[in-house]
Amino acid sequence: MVISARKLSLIFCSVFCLAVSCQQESTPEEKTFLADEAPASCHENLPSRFTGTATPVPVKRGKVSHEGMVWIEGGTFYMGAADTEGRQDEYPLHQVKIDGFWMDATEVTNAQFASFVEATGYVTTAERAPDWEEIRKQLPPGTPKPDDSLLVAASLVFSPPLHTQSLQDARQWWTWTKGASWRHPQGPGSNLKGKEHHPVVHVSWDDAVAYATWAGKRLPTEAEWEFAARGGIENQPFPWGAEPVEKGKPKTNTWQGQFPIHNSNWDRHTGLASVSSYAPNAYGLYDMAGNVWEWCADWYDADYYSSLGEKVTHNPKGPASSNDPAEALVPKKVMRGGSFLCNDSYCKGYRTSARMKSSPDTGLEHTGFRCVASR
Ligand SMILES: [Ca+2]
Ligand SMILES: [Ca+2]
Repeated sequence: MVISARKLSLIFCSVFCLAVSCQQESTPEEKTFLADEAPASCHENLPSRFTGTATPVPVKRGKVSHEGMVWIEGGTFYMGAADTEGRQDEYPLHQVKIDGFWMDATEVTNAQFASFVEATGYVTTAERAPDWEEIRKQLPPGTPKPDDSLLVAASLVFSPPLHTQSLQDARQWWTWTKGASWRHPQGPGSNLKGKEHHPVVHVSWDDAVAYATWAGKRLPTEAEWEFAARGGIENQPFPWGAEPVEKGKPKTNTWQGQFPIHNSNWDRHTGLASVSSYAPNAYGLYDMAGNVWEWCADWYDADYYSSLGEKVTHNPKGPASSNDPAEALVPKKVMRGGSFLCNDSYCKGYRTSARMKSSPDTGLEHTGFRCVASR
């Protein structure tokens, strides 16, 4: 991936800032935060990686199998937030027509991703150490080399702090961890034993596209993803309808308690859950809310819905380029559905219309994907 020198400068800055912030001591006072203090994103302004070696590894397109997939009959629906709970980028509500497609019933698992790696020898973005000689070619002459401790294969691991100073700064609970990758989700001391049916995590958008190509599939468009998540139930906030996430029976893997300090485990999973641990939506799709965020094919544009006007848009594929006013210089792809870290008092990312974004080279412990196929 070729990226601008400006972005690389930002990356250096943000990684250094992260390293510094991790060393700061928290104040002893725990604070309670109002919902309107919560940021628009539960992982905004985190460092992208050094992308000096992130040339996507070529993968040969495979032949699709519909095993484990569900046929989603197309149709016309209202996309976006139908209530007043949405963030600004979820409006206006607009009509979209979607052609029928196949969708994986579950998030891609570690076992499935392992088959892909075994067949192709693919090495994920998080497993590749950055090459300073490659990076420096894209930087202004004289740019100093960052500390060697930062030029390592690494990914972002969730590390609950003892205290938080503000929910505005996600760097308090994300740690840039050397050796963390899909094989080692919590860092070098962790492994996949007993987690074969957990969703694969620490996969970048590039990794997800590589897997989809090998499987003869593709990533869903953002519109396909939302149409599928709604399961034919119009204008409801969740894939199951309107019942609040923490009422009734546990319906999905999210976070209950005071995020990010205390998890009450009401839904029986403090970390990731095996895929299909909870009931599917009306289309037979599991974990369309919670467990892991899921990469979509589209670039993120905060104003994309406004740009579509009042007509019915047929199979929208997203904007031509990224537009995130919060981090204008970092191109970002869409992610959907929320994760095991989403909380009712915080990001509420499991709302069906909720939009999230991250740079294509970013891997996180709560981010995975599922694939679709047109035929
Ligand atoms: Ca949970
Ligand atoms: Ca999910």
